[in-house]
Amino acid sequence: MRHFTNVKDLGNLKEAVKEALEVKKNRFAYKHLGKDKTLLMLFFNSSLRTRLSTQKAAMNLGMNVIVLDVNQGAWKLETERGVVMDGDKSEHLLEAIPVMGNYCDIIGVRAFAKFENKEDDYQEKILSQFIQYSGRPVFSMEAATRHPLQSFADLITIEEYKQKERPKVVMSWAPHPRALPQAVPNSFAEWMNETDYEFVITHPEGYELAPQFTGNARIEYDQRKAFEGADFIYAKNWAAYADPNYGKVINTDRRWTVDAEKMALTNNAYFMHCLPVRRNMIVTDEVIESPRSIVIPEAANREISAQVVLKRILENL
Ligand code: AN0
Ligand code: CP
Repeated sequence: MRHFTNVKDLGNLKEAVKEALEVKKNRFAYKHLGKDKTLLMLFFNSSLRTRLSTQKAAMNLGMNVIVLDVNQGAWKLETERGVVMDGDKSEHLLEAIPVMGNYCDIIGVRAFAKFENKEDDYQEKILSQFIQYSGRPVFSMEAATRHPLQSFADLITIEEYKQKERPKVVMSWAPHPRALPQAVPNSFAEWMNETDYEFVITHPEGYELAPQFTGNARIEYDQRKAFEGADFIYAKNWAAYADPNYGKVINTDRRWTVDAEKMALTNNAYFMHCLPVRRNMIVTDEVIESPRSIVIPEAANREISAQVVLKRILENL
């Protein structure tokens, strides 16, 4: 594997999960692969899990790691070609990217949707420039439209916890005060559509995701109906995708918060969320603290998904 930006880059998912479970059992067995190799992790946006789990995964593989928070200490970067740079941006991405490429062997990039222009976001303008100009393998640590390391960890987690071959997995929108990207739900839908699970998406009207990600998934506007018989509830907020509300919060209805009463409609479902989560907006204290909440092992699997991705890139260097 050279770049990792979406589910297709991983090839056969069953094999990828198998590899993940092997890595998880013996995470220091591949230490030779990363010797004298440097990972550069670039953050245009905040992170707790991605930063720590990816760094840990790289260390498990014997790599050196450099982390740069682009907005803290680096020059302010211009990302638009053709602008007269007479404002507050001191450097252009078109120089910064190849320069950074010289200092490392692999680059991880986190660059969220800006919600200024839907086309720019959905064309992955930042991530694709790294692929084009860095000369290095690039992987997404959550880009404008997808968060594949998260979805891979989610898949590993479901495979570990599922009690039947074809579980019913329900992704539910839940309220949040600020506009959040569609990357996590887009990506989760894209990955679920590659499995043979029963996959249902529930959200209020106006929160329809881009059809290229939801594919043939069942969309159920009645959250309670969607929850019936579910084996996994995957909660997430996202801002509207459809025009004219792209990137906007159009609903904060707390009747959509995942609570114990709704969980009681499920088949004793496990509760999942990628974190960070706002308690008593997305999910009640009671549900996230219940024995059926698997948000912590889900986050722990981020180390494993990152390690499989880095391992495969290193094997192909
Ligand atoms: C981000 C999002 O919703 O995409 C990161 C989640 C992994 N969440 C927030 O910005 C709160
Ligand atoms: N789930 C996730 O990616 O968390 P961070 O934003 O903290 O990295």
